[in-house]
Amino acid sequence: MPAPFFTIWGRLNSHNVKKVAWFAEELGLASIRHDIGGAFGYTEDYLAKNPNRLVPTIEDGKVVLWESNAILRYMAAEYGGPRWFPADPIDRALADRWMDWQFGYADAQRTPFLSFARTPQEQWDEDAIARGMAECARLLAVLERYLADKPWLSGAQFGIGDIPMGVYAYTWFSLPFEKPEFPAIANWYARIRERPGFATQVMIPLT
Ligand SMILES: N[C@@H](CCC(=O)N[C@@H](CS)C(=O)NCC(=O)O)C(=O)O
Repeated sequence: MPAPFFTIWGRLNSHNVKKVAWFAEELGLASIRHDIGGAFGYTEDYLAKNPNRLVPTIEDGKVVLWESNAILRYMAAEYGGPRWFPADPIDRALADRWMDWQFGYADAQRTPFLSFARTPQEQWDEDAIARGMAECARLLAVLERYLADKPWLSGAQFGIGDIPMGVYAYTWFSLPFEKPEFPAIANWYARIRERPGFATQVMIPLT
């Protein structure tokens, strides 16, 4: 096995780190990941690479890069070839759109997630959790309509457009709060769960 050359910085209980770690597995990329951020804290050396005080960051020979979705696009372009980085700008844009859409979804899911995963239950704000879950459901209804007659968010086959929301879907389905059923999303998510690397890099306990 070749020596790992692709370095991922970031704790694996971060949604944005999970995206990158999962995609490295999809690509069969030899990589190494270092825990940093959250409970692990930061080092001056890391902050020189990423002054945002956020994870993930990757280092790949000549490049140091942050912003998880930009990292996914870099990995697809550099290592994936046309299978993962379609030549047609329209094909790419249709998948890109769901990657950017995910950031709005993440805002909606933040309070339910942080309450369940990072806050003692006696401190939960039940109204704020319910509002967050309702906003998630409103957004997921858009995804549900799309997936009703499309197999993947990336087009005819699984691609990087599916990765950001795949990570957030794991959290949505893991949250123990009341939620509506979304059959098309559940069907897509069942296929996501079979993807290489999803079990090891994404499906880790939320708490
Ligand atoms: N837009 C950035 C957001 C990065 C971000 O917010 N990361 C969170 C974890 S998901 C973080 O670093 N939180 C602070 C910490 O872990 O110390 C990206 O997609 O990479």
